[in-house]
Amino acid sequence: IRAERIGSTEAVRESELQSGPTPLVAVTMGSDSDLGTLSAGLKVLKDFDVPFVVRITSAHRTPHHMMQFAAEMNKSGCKAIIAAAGGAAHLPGMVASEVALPVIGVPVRASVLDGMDSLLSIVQMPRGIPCATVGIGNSTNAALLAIRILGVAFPEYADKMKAYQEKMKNEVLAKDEVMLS
Ligand code: RP5
Repeated sequence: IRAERIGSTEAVRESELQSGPTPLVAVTMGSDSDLGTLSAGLKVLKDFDVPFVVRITSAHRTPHHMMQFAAEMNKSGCKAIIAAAGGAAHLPGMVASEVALPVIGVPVRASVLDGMDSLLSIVQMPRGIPCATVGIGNSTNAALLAIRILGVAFPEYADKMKAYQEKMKNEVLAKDEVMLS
């Protein structure tokens, strides 16, 4: 199952139906309104050629569906889960409670509290159920962290990560060169 086109609920539904390699990363969100926040991270997963699946599973609106999804991913061969939610953002933590996989939470800026509510909801987990948490809206780092996790077991992803970091370093050094000239 692989997400190929992202940008609307219809695209996500379509992606759920597409066959392909077994997903190594599962991406879930509380609402399709979180897709905009996730799009940068989904692009990173695509750029690194990671097989992934995208699902909408709300901790509050569809709690049974969320738990079913988490249990399914736990058995599926998936190696990491990215979960994005805003406001009372219980999705990443609840998914983490159901699986033994690493879960990475993305706080979405979804309310008048500008994402601080989401951040604290995700990061303040009780002892025993860890949930890695990236900065507010930073789905890029969530994807990069998931790829680093894959790199532990799959050298091709570790190699791609090294190349990515090398490229980034060279870009910064090139800009510094421009400053000097
Ligand atoms: C959360 O509530 C979702 O993750 C989303 O960030 C927020 C708002 O959802 P909608 O009302 O836009 O569907 O559950």
